[in-house]
Amino acid sequence: MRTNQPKTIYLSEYKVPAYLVDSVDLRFELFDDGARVHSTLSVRRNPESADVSAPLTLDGDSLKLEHVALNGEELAASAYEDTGDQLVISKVPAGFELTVVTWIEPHNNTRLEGLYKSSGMFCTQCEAQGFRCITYFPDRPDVMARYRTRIEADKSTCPVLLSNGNDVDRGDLDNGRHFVTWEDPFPKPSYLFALVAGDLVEKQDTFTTCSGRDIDLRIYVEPRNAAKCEHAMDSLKRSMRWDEEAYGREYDLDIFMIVAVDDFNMGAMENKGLNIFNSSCVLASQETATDLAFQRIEAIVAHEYFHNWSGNRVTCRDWFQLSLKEGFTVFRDSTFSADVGSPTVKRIEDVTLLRTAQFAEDAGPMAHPVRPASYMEITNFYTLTIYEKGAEVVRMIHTLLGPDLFRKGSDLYFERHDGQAVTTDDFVKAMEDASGRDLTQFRLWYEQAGTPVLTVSDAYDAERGIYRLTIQQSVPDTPGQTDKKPQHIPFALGLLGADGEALPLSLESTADDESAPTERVLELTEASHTFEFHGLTQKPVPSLLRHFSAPVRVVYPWTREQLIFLMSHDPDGFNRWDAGQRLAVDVIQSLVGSPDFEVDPRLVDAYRALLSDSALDQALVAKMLQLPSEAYLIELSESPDVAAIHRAREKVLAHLATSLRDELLACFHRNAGAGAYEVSPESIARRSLRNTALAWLLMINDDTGRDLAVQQLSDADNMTDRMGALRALVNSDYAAERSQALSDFYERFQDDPQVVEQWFSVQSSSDRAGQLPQIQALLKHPAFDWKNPNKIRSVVGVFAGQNLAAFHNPDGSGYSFLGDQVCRLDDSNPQIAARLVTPLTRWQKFAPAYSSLMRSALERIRDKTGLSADLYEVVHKSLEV
Ligand code: 0A1
Ligand code: ZN
Repeated sequence: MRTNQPKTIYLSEYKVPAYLVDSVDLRFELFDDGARVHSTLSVRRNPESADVSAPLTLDGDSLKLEHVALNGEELAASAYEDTGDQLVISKVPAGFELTVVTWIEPHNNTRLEGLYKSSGMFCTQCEAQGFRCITYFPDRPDVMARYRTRIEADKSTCPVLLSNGNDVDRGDLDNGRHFVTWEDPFPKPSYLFALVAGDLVEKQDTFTTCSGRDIDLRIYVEPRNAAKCEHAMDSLKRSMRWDEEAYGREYDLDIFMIVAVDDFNMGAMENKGLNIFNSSCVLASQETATDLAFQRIEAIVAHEYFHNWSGNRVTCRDWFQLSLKEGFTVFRDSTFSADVGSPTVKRIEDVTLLRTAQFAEDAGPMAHPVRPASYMEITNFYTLTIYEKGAEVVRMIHTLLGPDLFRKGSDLYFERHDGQAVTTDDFVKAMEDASGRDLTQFRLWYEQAGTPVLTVSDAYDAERGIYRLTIQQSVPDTPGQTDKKPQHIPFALGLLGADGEALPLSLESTADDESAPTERVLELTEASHTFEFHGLTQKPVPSLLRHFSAPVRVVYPWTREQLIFLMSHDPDGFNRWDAGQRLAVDVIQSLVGSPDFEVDPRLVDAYRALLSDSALDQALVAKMLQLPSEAYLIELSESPDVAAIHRAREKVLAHLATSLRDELLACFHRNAGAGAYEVSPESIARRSLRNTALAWLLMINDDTGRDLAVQQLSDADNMTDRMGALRALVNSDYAAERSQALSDFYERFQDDPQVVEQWFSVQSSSDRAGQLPQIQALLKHPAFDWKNPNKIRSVVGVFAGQNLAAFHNPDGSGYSFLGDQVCRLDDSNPQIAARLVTPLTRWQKFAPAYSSLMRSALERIRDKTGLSADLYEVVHKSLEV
């Protein structure tokens, strides 16, 4: 058991740094058995620090210190203290040059923080605190310096040597070695430092900025991936143009590089001028990547690129401000994706993630505000709350201010804070100053954790023609936070008449009712509000929280008739989809644990209408046909019995499929590929509809679906259709076809790691192919690799996060399995271990038979010897509640 508890860091204890670093001169000598890092810092006392006699304190982690010199003079061992995680020099002048030489071992670095090796290449990951694994440094984002980096390595194994900024010098050295020197003119925090050295090929392109500058664009990949960069490059150019047009942001350096690496803890990293990507987030071809992967790549390329302004030029003062860059950048990338694709579909996807996973986080033991007040291990705070809820908070500012004032606010923010490390409050202040709006109460969105609940009731006064809507809000208690204040919530709504017409929303009886808008954004600021809509000759059907205008739960007693009505009449596509989801949830929930089984025929009719109406937006139809996921049904349930939810959902699916067989067949054939493959919203929708129809057809126990799937597997010219057929077969009861399809698929794609990851996932997520013994067999498969986070996620993560019936096996075997894997991983990669444990942390939510077993699995992890700080924080906080 870990005896020493990791330290808690508090926002309230923030102090400006006692010393600033103006410039950093780095020399890396890279060898097979390690790397020597020579670092020379130009340091001066911070005039803003009150602590004039503070020692110089530099962070370090897993470093071997070889040499320290101050102004060129080697320091005696007695002049400094090396505490293991800090180098403390007690007497330093007001300004000086410090040289530190460290020895590190990238080839033994399994944590993938700092400098490490992935498939033979050297690469770095410095956010949040990885730079301290390279050299001693004040490793905090408010210390911004100019970097000059010289990399020396063997020329044959590392022909390509990259770092941030511009390449200013290069040459040959003795013994077959060479060097390249990079200089980054923009001061940056250490977390944005990057280095890559390896045998890579370069894909080159050019982008001409709005002011006419030519930017050299390069994507570096291993030679076998050379043909898979085009989509990322196109996405990059689209992102660069979009940021100029939507935000007036022009790229600043002369070169922008992306490197793909196979072993990476997260999706990608926005290092200045040298983004490093998880291979799965950059490489794509028609044959190997699904539509979902293409869209994900475009969004992540955009996200990292947009960070150049929202994150790099203006960065975070401290890690409590993480959402300053992440929430804003997710908002930017999701607006970009909406603009280049289908806005309604993008909104549906974002809200699905938010409601399924972020709401669950907000209701769990790790719930924290968008701007947390404390943490133990910062990497545990790269969460859905910081990213997705943070983006929703920025979106609400956009809604409240409107697009023009929001743009004025972002211009002011970038102008005012360029080159600075700032806070979320500075962001809000810029929005206030540019718009003249008071966002004082709005700031509670940053401070209060938990998902607000809006309880809506209504009444119609026929005599006076008034419709009254009362909205009460409450914010639930979360760990360490109770008695919360009402928040400032933009609530978009419309009212529909009996024929589906949009009714004017007249809030005053004197107004000209006919000219009133048909959609309004109400601003909720109190615990309860009543709004009166005048001039209504009939009781309307309310369309509430249009576009999901705030990240809240809405409770309203919809009838099934109202939901069916909204599904076909709401002018807001998002709310049409939402009505369909609510209807399906209601039908499934009513069947959970029920002995008799009768699916409301109105649900079948509603889906029949969707399947048959080709005049509808097919991208929206494709989304509306997806039943709410098990994870979402569990999230909505008070004390979920997972097996019962799984059974009810499966039964509804099978009933729908059987009742709609003819329509599904017609939909399948109508949406056959037409012409050459393209990744446009229309063709994505077509493939999605076709593959949903196929999956449903396989639920019927005749062999039509099976034959179509087998045929599609052999005919497919793209991974979306191939994977659609494979998934449908894997999730069917056709055991022989399932194993044949899986082995053929592996045979064909075994040399492509990204496809093998998909092959693992399709099995791990399936209750047919991914029961525990099968998962254990996958861990022994030759393609599985405990050092590769993607493989771990695609087997262990997908099993625990998506194969819910198998993971929540009532015998507790899924839980102990996860506990074992988490403990095993904690020794090699604690960041991944702490993420992987998430499903167990929700133990309190489940029905007692599940929760006690989940809790015991957590307790066993808690008792592991040598628990990392990462895992300590998550496990202890989960057990404390
Ligand atoms: N800033 C990156 C995500 C990222 C965060 C932490 C990492 O290592 C601990 C790596 C990447 C982004 O938002 O894309
Ligand atoms: Zn980011």
